[in-house]
Amino acid sequence: MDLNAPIRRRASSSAMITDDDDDQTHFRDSGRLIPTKSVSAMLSMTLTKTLAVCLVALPLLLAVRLVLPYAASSDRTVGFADARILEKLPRNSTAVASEDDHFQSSDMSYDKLLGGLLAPGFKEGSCLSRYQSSLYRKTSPHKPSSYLLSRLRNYEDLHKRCGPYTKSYNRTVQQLRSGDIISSEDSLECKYVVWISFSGLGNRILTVASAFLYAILTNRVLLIDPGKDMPDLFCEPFPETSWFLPTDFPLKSKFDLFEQKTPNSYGNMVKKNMLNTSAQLFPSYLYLHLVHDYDDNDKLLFCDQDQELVSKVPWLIMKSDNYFVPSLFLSPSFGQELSRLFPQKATVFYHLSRYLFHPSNQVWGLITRYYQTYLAKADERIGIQVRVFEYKTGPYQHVMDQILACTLKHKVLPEISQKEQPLVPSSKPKSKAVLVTSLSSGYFENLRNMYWENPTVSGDLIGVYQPSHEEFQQTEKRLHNRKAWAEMYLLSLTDVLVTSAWSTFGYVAQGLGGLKPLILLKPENHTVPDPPCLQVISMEPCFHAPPFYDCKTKSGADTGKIVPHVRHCEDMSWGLKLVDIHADI
Ligand SMILES: Nc1nc2c(ncn2[C@@H]2O[C@H](COP(=O)(O)OP(=O)(O)OP(=O)(O)O)[C@@H](O)[C@H]2O)c(=O)[nH]1
Ligand SMILES: *[C@@H]1O[C@H](CO)[C@@H](O)[C@H](O)[C@H]1NC(C)=O
Ligand SMILES: *[C@@H]1O[C@H](CO)[C@@H](O)[C@H](O)[C@H]1NC(C)=O
Ligand SMILES: *[C@@H]1O[C@H](CO)[C@@H](O)[C@H](O)[C@H]1NC(C)=O
Ligand SMILES: *[C@@H]1O[C@H](CO)[C@@H](O)[C@H](O)[C@H]1NC(C)=O
Repeated sequence: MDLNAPIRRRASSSAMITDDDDDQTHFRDSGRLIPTKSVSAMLSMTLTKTLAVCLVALPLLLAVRLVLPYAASSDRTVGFADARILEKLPRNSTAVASEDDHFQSSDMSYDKLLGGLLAPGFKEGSCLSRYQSSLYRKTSPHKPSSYLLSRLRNYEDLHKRCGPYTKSYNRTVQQLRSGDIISSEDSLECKYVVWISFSGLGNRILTVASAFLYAILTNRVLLIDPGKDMPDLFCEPFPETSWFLPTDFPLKSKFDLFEQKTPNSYGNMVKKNMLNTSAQLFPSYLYLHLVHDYDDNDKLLFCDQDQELVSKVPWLIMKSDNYFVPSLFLSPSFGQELSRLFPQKATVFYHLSRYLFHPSNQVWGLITRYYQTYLAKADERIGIQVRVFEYKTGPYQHVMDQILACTLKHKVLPEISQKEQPLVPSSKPKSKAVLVTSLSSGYFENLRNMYWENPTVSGDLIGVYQPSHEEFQQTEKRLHNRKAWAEMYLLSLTDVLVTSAWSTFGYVAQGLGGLKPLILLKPENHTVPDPPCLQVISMEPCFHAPPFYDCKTKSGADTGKIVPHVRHCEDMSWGLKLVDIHADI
């Protein structure tokens, strides 16, 4: 898109308009839908001004409109005061917050839009995505339970009380410094889960969500090791405090060394019988090794009786590359609480990810510029996430064949016509924007050429876009992970999603977007699997390395068969995922 053309400028920076045909809200380059007055007002503005007004005014307008759904907005100083997106918002959601809150400042909460999931009390400019994300998403069909909301508010209070450099934090750190062993008499107000930054970005997002849920269940405070780039990628999720572990935390230099054999790991302490409920002394910290190479002793952590043992330890230092939430649902003591928190079980990651992961302003810029430039105008957005677990990045012919076999079979993409003219001359062709993400550019180029060189049978116009092709994983590069995060997020904003088996990158996109993707099954032997893809039964991520152990009988068991809402995954037969038992099965 040529951003210098004035007409484009206006359009791309302007109207957020609701499609007449459906309930989704999105930006749309369609001058005819913008009221004339607004158009002329906007033409007189520079691009920057327009954008600035958008950013500042939209949340304001939105909130005003929510409070007074029937009152016409008389303030026309903000060019597009009539933006029709506002009228389609569910009026019901007004009930959530008191009116006064929302009239007073532009630093207002968007509680309503995420059903009260997000806490007020943030400076808007410090994290634009928190307040603007809802403008890019469809109205959520999944409401968080009021119990979840109250637990989140309690958690926020706890975090404020126990967060970095509070009196309680200082005291607990002091104790950690002063020795390895503490007495059960020492009562400490605050206990912690420390998350070690580890593995690819998709993995990290899944493990932070898992660690946070574990913290909520055990009344602990979650502190995030900033690693190389966590603060560069994410906003602070909790008001008036920080979730980042201070750099002077005593054990920080050991984080990289922690591994399966670390003496202070839970598994090793259990093996050596160094923990028991009758003991009067406890280690001041435990290392929880929940990485895919963990052993049977490490896995005991998911058992109720073992939870009792670790509950006394003030510092739990966790390293994981797994979405271990499904195993928490198998524990009787957590299970009950979890059912109250998530009556719809398959919405755990959906709600937690929307609560926790707000792209930083830099990443939000990558997301919104891309969305507005390439995706907003299309009638339909299709995401195709290609992750190939091979030694070389590719592209591979069998993967290309698989993508086409899947998308054509499920009518995600239209067939191409061998004739020059489309068979059915469509008076109003549908435009579809296909967002491809992959480390390689080969699949994207193929698709784009295919729909340029040939007409579609349906007459649909297919635009194919790929934001980046980084060729290989480059965790050291700042912009690399910013782009990875932006791409996961952009995928989550699509209407139809196709993802790759085994990829946490795809799980994040599906969970954040509330989408049940078609998942491209893992090819064996460089051949297209049959079927090439499956529609997943829930939007939850898959736990790739679950224990196969029944804590009750203390023997091996198929953990995918213990309760109906924890099942094996579509893309990994031994993995576990949450499903809604009433949902479309
Ligand atoms: N920008 C971009 N980066 C990608 C893409 N696919 C993979 N990557 C990079 O590779 C990393 C893959 O790690 P994860 O995000 O954990 O995803 P995963 O698919 O589960 O891969 P593994 O961790 O290797 O199992 C990402 O963090 C990115 O850095 C892509 O489509 N776009
Ligand atoms: C308001 O919510 C109720 C149920 O919660 C629903 O039946 C009704 O259609 C909603 N009204 C609007 C205008 O969305
Ligand atoms: C906690 O300790 C830090 C220094 O380590 C200090 O700056 C801070 O004031 C202390 N907090 C309180 C509440 O005393
Ligand atoms: C309890 O733990 C202590 C070490 O903390 C150990 O010496 C003792 O043998 C354990 N007792 C039992 C019954 O396992
Ligand atoms: C893989 O391909 C080889 C040769 O093409 C064949 O002999 C082998 O049986 C295949 N393996 C599987 C698991 O399909």
